[in-house]
Amino acid sequence: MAGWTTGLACWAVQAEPQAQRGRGSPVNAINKGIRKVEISLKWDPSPAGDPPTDLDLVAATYLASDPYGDPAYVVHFDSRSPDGTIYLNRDSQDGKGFGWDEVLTVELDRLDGRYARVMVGVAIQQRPAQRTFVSVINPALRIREGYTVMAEDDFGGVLGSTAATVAEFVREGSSAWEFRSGIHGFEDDPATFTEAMGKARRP
Ligand SMILES: [Ca+2]
Repeated sequence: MAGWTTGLACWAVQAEPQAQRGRGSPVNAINKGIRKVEISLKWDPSPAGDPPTDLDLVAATYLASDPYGDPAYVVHFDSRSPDGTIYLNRDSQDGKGFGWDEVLTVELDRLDGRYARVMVGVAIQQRPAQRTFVSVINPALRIREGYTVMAEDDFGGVLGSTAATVAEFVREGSSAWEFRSGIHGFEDDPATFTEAMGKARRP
């Protein structure tokens, strides 16, 4: 699919010195029965004198009637979900400070029955400097439910991407939510990323 790349494919052709990156969780691992999940992101600030590096966690929900179409709504740093089931606990514009810089919580078990799919992504702000993951210092992703870590990644497989989807949650009818991990890079203008997220991983 144009504009998208999977983490694993890029990883295989990576050159030094990034070769040590990319040791993430198994691609496309599946966990079932997920109820409440926390997605955490951190990165190091730009070197002194360089423009700040700003990564954003974003989530988009999709209706059961159109799971791969346009999002029903999108959650990011200045946009909350209407029912409060998806929210940013922490937000950063520069990666400064200790610990996780951005944290997104998704309460899947409280989501209305109309929703059948949630996509979570990470986008790199392109102002004032254009960036892909190769120029983000020490990015790290952790996805967990309670204290159980379900996925970790360092974006080493999508170094040329401006954004990436990092998690997919799906359910069919009244069945349990299923988590599908795997990093899928997006190489177009990240301003269009949230609209395009639904098309990622379309079977
Ligand atoms: Ca941010």
